[in-house]
Amino acid sequence: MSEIITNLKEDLYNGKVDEVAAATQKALDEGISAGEILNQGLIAGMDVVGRDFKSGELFIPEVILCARAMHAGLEVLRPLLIETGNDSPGKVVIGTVAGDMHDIGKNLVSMMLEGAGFEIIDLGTDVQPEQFVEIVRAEGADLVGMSALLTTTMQSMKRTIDALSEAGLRDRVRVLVGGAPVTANFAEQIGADAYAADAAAAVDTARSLIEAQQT
Ligand code: B1M
Repeated sequence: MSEIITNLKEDLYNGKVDEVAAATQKALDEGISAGEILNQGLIAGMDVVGRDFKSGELFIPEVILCARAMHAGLEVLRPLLIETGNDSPGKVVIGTVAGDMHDIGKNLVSMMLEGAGFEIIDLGTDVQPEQFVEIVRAEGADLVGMSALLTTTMQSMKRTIDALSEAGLRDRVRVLVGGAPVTANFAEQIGADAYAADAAAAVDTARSLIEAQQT
């Protein structure tokens, strides 16, 4: 692994916001691809943070700084991740479900979908089922994307799908779910249309769901 990527991961781990932004830019300037910086640098760095958070070596204030540093790196990559054509494959309402504040993965999925030309309405974090329903209805969305990072908030996905059904919208909108504790099996159990393991898979899955809906 290149020295820049190693330094980037270290800066991320140490929650150095400006340094991560600068290292991300430097890596791009030196010809390292956005995908490599994202996967080998930012995401791999955050995996180490997650491991040490779990073992009690890092605490919430430190992890918040790491998350800010990750955001700073993602913002530098944003223009490259969202380079796009003009034809929108569809309109996506996306959010992190009720009770859950984790937004890094959701933001990444959002950016990659935007990059694939989708029109994105990002509702942020801790999105209540009724908010999803209201915006899906108002915007005539083609797809709802839900992210959950906590085992305790996964059930908010089911509550949201139930709310869409109760509002008579479920037949009109496809539902895609993801996030670290979510599985394909869980997606099926709660009545989602699909699960995607990462942001790249989310783009492919969103495309095929909408194409299937339109044919
Ligand atoms: Co939290 N946290 N956290 N945390 N946090 C986890 C998730 C945890 C696994 C850490 C651990 O113990 N190892 C653990 C959950 C345990 C569990 O439920 N099984 C945990 C916990 C316990 C908590 C708190 C409860 C801690 C506490 O207060 N005691 C608390 C909860 C707050 C709340 O939400 N109500 C909490 C708080 C926080 C911070 C605020 C400090 C911070 C979040 C900051 C932010 O997001 N702005 C934070 C962080 C950063 C993490 C870890 C370290 C990193 C998450 C992350 O951003 N990963 C995380 C540990 C880990 O995951 N290894 C952890 C990078 C990101 C790119 O990956 O989000 O998985 P990810 O997204 C991926 C895929 O999952 C997928 O694509 C993305 C890109 O490839 N994906 C989708 C995601 N959404 C998708 C949607 C799709 C498709 C794919 O379709 C729509």
